[in-house]
Amino acid sequence: MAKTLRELKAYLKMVDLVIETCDARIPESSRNPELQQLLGNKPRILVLNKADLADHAVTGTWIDRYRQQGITAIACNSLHKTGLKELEKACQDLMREKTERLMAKGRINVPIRGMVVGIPNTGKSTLINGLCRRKIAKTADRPGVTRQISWMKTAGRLELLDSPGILWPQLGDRHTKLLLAATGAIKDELLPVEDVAVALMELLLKLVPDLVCQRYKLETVDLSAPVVEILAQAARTRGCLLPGDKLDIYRFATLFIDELRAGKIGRITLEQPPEIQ
Ligand SMILES: Nc1nc2c(ncn2[C@@H]2O[C@H](COP(=O)(O)OP(=O)(O)O)[C@@H](O)[C@H]2O)c(=O)[nH]1
Ligand SMILES: [Mg+2]
Repeated sequence: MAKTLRELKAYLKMVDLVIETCDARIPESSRNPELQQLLGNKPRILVLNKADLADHAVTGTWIDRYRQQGITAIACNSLHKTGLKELEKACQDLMREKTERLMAKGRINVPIRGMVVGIPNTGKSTLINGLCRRKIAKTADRPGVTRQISWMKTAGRLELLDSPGILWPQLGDRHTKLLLAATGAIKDELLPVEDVAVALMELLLKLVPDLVCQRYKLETVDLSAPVVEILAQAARTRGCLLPGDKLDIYRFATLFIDELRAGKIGRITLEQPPEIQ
């Protein structure tokens, strides 16, 4: 990690701006606090990626909040290439002064060099591929491996550098870890899948009870019962059973998390801005 940070620092000197990706479902929890220090005053755009999986209205509130903090934030769906034009334009706007200065000196085709940073699995490589309209950025990174630097060019004058996703050692409090696990940012081995499922069920019952009840047929269940019981009921309805009519909680927990990650329960923002809380 120290080596990766050193590498990032070196690359930072070569770019005009930084595009930081976070997961629109957990914007704050998916931003590496150590990265903020490293980036210093480098012009920056925050991409709330995977916006297709998050609640549209809540994403809007997050974006307003970031803009109030002076951070240009843009919602994108890199897989289906929405928001990418707006992102490209925001990069051009951020660099307008420098571009115009260089063009006044006679330079033509002034490129805008940017580095895409963010924690693993926030869609950095997918975003670059979407902007370049082809698959050039590898969608799996190996941190620490010295890679050949290659600038990936977009039609809109951007030249982008991919970077390995880096997490910070502590990963925040228990709740932050849960959110990172639920969205697939940290390895599944780090937290027991059953624990993640219980905590996730508790959170979803608070945030989107109707969606959960609908998907897992819990309409007749007493939602004030302990969460483990509700989870067990959902497992039963789903037919996650072991021989002897025992419940297979592990299988249900895995299925439940997979369905959340795939957006099958609905578009859900797991971390809400203070103004909504
Ligand atoms: N639904 C959805 N999935 C995305 C989006 N962007 C990336 N992904 C998926 O997220 C996973 C991680 O993407 P990748 O680009 O490798 O992330 P990286 O580790 O940050 O480079 C892949 O399975 C992508 O298909 C998006 O905007 N929406
Ligand atoms: Mg990648």
